[in-house]
Order: sequence, then C-alpha cells, then structure tokens
Amino acid sequence: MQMADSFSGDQADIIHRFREQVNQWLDAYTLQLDSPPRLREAIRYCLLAPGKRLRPILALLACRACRGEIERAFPAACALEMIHTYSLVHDDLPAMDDDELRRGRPTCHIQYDEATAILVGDSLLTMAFEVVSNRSQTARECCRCVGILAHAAGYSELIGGQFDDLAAQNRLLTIDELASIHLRKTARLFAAASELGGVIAGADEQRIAQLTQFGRSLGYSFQIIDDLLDVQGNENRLGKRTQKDQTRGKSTFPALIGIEASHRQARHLIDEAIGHLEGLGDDADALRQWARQMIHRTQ
Ligand code: GRG
Repeated sequence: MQMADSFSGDQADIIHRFREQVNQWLDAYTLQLDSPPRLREAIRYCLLAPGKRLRPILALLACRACRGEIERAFPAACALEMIHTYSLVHDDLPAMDDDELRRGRPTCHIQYDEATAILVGDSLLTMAFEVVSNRSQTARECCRCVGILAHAAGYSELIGGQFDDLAAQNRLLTIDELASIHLRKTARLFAAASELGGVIAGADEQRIAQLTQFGRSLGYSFQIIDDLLDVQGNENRLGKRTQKDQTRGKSTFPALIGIEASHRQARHLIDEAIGHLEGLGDDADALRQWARQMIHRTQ
C-alpha cells in the first residue's frame, strides 16, 4: 500500500516487518508440502505472489493492540491469507469472474490449467484449517479460531456473498443489496482477521467485539475503495484489470451513488472503524494509523 506522509516511520516499519514475516511463514508452510510437485508449485505460485497481506497484517495489528504475543498469531494470520488466496484463484476461473491477471501475473488457470486452479483453491482452503489448528494455542482457543474462519469463509458470508454477486450481474442493485454483498464477500474476512487477533491475544469479550466491528467497517470501506480503483486505478499498479465492473454491468458504489459520494462513504466508514477502537489506548495506534491509510491506497 502506498504510504501517505502522516504514516509515521515507526508504524510503517511495523507493517513492513509484519508483511515480511508473513511471507516467510507462508514460504515455510509450503516449501516441503507432501503433495504432487506440480500442485505444490502451483500453490506456491499463487500464495507467494506479491499480495498486500492486508488480512494477516490486520490480525497481527489487532493482536498487538491487545498486547498479545505476536508469534502466536502467525498461524491464524497465514490461514487468513490462504483462504483469501483460494477465493481469488477460484474467483478468477472462467466460471466466475474470468480473469487473466492477478497480482501482476497470469492467473492460476492461465499459468497452469483450470483443474489445477480448482485444486489449488481446495488445497489452500483446507490448509488454512490445518495451519490454524496448530499447537501454539489452547484447544479451546483453537476451536474458536476454526469456527471464526469457517463462518467467515462459508455459505452465508464469503461464498454466499460471491454467489449473490455473480447472480447480480447485469441487474441494477439497490444500495442495500450491494452493501450486503460487500459486507459478506469482503468485510467479513476483515472482521474475522481483527477478531482472531483479539482472541489469540486473550482479550476480553468486549474488546474482541470492538475489534470485530472495526474489521467489518474497515473491510466495507476497503471494498468501496476497490470499486473506486476499478474506475480510477492504474492497472500496472493494481496488478489486475481495471474498468471491469462497468464492462460487465456490475453494480458498484461509484455506479450507484457517484465517485464523490463513494469517497465520502469510504472515509466515513474508516472514521466509524476507528471509533470502534475507543478505550483501546496507545497500543491500538498502529491499527488506527493503518486504517487511516486505507483511503490513500493505490493498489
Ligand atoms: C470464490 C468463494 C469465492 C469468493 C470470491 C475474493 C472474492 C470472492 C472475489 C475476488 C474479487 C473481489 C473484487 C473481491 C473483493 C475483495 C477484494 C477486493 C479482493 C482483493 O483483495 P486484495 O486487494 O488482494 O487484498 P491482494 O492480491 O493484495 O491480496
């Protein structure tokens, strides 16, 4: 993400370090997978591609905001990235969004083939649960993390949102219908990331609820900004095709309420997200600053 001037050096260092560490963990998790070699290669091609790692970073920052032990949050952070990458790989398939470019590279089914892309997605989704049920957590905490991830990735949220999104093409949605899709398809995984950070830190239930709300508002804002970037963004910088929503007759925030109002709504949601962190003190400053930067993102 491009950093604006207000993002202090210390905070930017934390984000940079978290991103590097997540990349190292993802590398380690997949380096010696006991799978057919070509499947392993395709999994690594997708997972280690230069994504922004926003969901893992969110989980780590949430854990930090509650003074949790960061090392214990890496498995859940990586599980989030695995679920997110699986959803991108499947979303890019011809039966869904039919894309050729992702993270600046040919999509999985173009680089390999459709069957491989389906199996890469299946592998990443199941690997996420393998990774999150590791021994660095208590059994109780582990079950809770599995439940949070399963719900966020499941039939009512990520998959349900995707289903409704596909069904909505070429139909003008109401703003409430579009909001419901954005909240399930995108914001729910952000909410889960933030919630997981709190759970792993051993935060009390009120803080966990605050973090969940924070992630939800931030994720919703992130998706509105994504809609804006599809209209106004730079394809090279984004590493994916732009102007696709309009070509496909998709309802988006800019299409329904206009560009200025979409910017306002995105900013309002970021303020709302930060408002949910009231009482979390200085420990949540990195999380607050990171959220504020979201509006400036160009990729
Ligand atoms: C296939 C079950 C299933 C779901 C697909 C994630 C998704 C749902 C579709 C991808 C297309 C899309 C616009 C999703 C909304 C969320 C989003 C903007 C994803 C891209 O996330 P970034 O920008 O990607 O964090 P990187 O590559 O940086 O990780």
